Amino acid sequence: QTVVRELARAADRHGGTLRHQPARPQQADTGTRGSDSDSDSDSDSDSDDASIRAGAGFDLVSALTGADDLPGPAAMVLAEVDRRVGRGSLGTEGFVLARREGVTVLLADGPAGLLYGLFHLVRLGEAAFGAALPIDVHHPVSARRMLNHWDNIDTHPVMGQVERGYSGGSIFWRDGGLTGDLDRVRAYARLLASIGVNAVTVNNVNVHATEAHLLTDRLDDVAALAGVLRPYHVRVHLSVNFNSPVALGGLPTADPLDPGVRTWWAETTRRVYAAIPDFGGYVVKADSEGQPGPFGYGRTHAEGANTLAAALEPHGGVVHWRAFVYNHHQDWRDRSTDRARAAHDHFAPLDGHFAGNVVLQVKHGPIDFQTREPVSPVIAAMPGTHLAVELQVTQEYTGQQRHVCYLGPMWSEVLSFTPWGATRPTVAEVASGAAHGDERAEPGRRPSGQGGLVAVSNVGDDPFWTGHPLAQANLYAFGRLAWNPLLDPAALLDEWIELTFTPAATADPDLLRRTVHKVMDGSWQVYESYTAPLGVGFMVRPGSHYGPDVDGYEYTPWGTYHFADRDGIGVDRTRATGTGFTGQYPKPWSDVYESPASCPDELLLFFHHVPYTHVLHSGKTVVQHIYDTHFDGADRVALMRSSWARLGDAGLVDPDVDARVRERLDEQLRCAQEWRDQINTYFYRKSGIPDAHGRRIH
Ligand code: GCW
Repeated sequence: QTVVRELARAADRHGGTLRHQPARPQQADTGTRGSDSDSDSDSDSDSDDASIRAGAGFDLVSALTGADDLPGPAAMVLAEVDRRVGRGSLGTEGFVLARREGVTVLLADGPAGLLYGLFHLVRLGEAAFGAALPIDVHHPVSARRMLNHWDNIDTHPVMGQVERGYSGGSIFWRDGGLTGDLDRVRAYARLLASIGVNAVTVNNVNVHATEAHLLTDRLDDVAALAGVLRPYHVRVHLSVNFNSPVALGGLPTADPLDPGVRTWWAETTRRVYAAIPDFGGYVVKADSEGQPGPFGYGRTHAEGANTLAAALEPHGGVVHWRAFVYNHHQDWRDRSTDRARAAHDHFAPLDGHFAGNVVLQVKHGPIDFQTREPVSPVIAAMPGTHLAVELQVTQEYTGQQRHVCYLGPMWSEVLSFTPWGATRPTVAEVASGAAHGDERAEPGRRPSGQGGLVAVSNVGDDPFWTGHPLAQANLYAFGRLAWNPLLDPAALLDEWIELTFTPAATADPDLLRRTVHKVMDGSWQVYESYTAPLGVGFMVRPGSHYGPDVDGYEYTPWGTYHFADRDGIGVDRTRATGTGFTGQYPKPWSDVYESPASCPDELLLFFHHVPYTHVLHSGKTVVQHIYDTHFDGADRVALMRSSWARLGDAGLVDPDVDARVRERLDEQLRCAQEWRDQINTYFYRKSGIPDAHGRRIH
């Protein structure tokens, strides 16, 4: 019903009418004028038939493929779909869109398909109602496209309410309980559906005492959220604490092999499904940064994950088990421990030991969502395990939604990386299951793998949703890439600009489009250029992770070091003389990364310790590269700022959006200059090598 109402609205916006044909016709003729069903007083309990006006002509037909009595153009399209892909092959979420004889036809096997078709229609805009459109079959490449909210119910004294959140408080939780603003949650669900996201966790992976209770005595709150998300085909998942049997169940142990513990998980999970029949499953951060886990009981992560998986299995649920496991009490003097190695060391030996409904959730890089990292070697090491790749939409290490940093290009690079060197499979194909013999998942084919893409959400209760209005583009790009990783991030930005700013309705559409592109297109590289150089990572202020502090993490237990001295910088991760991390990659990458001669410039300091005078493939020395990129990066931010100001001055964007973006660009420029000066000064003082161009270094 929700979808039909939305479709009617879409038709109405184009001055058209909708005819909707459900699987089993509820009444003979279902032509409807969109506006008739547009009223907010429509409740889900209202029959849509009540608002359907018989007899009208129609411009849009939406129908389930099981419907009888389809009008002519829809029947033609269906016949062609049957011929091409076969009846029933659109699956739960696929859809077909075409325009024939002046009628736009949207067909799906089920309501979720219609929902996604609707939003595709919205993206097409006028084009959906213009010239004939060929039959276009759409499927998501991965079955699960999930956002993890690092939201707490309580407000944490240091982290705030949303851990690494830069958009205000949680949209789910307020004042120690469920939010009173479920309309906002409903709007969020619609937003998620519009980008193809179909799963969310509603609490932080660091599960604190209050939030642990969501699994048991605060389950009603989760059920309430699930009720709001459900009409938009978004399933709720929960982050759970591995020690729940002790903390919530009063058992003496949480040992995953203990029969009492297994029964506790089974019983608890049964109650979850009694309250939320379409519950998605659990997300677990175990033995990581202080969270409890199977190591505490002498068990492996496979044993831990499989116990939770067994509890979920009868109900069709899944466990997303995070591979982000490392020693955060490292002695910085100990050069043999390498945090980059940790996930592979822990998990690769367990390949083949995880249950079928366990999904190992792997951060895309081996360290921690830095601006530039190689792809995690775990992704190539687990052919017998379902994998999901985790991205960070929230900009913890990429400017915290105060800096413009469009991450679509970074993710696209990760997803199209080929871990075995040949042209295929790609990281995206590993994540969708296609690489390892799950039914082939690619655009236009129905996915069957368990894995997929997961990202840490950047949404909060901020009026612009994401703090920085331009950070919405990251959320948009994540959803669209999770649906189809082959989409071009520049084209996604086009889509987002059209949908967000409706340039055609302004006095100067071209200036609007051009400027937003100018500000956002290369913003990831700009951010990279004024922060930590050549893949070395961190150099952020400890704790907040915002702004520069070159040695902030250098002598800490966190395992994130750059090893700069008077002669050189970088981490030796080679097999020959370093930590051996390069050996975790299959060929050709194990060799490409091993030698500074073949290692890509942008990752040089991730893999090698080199002198400041080392000459890059670009022809520059490392230290001159550092100076040049840092001067250039700050200058480019100044240009981004003045470009945007011209747009704002021309009155082409909403004044509130304009004001917020300007305020953020002011801060970005201040901060970029701070980065430039601290980094350049630091390396000048360490190396004693002056800038070849004699620019000002403090
Ligand atoms: O990047 C780090 C963050 C932590 C986060 C952790 C994780 C939720 O600094 O705040 O904890 O990653 O991914 O678990």
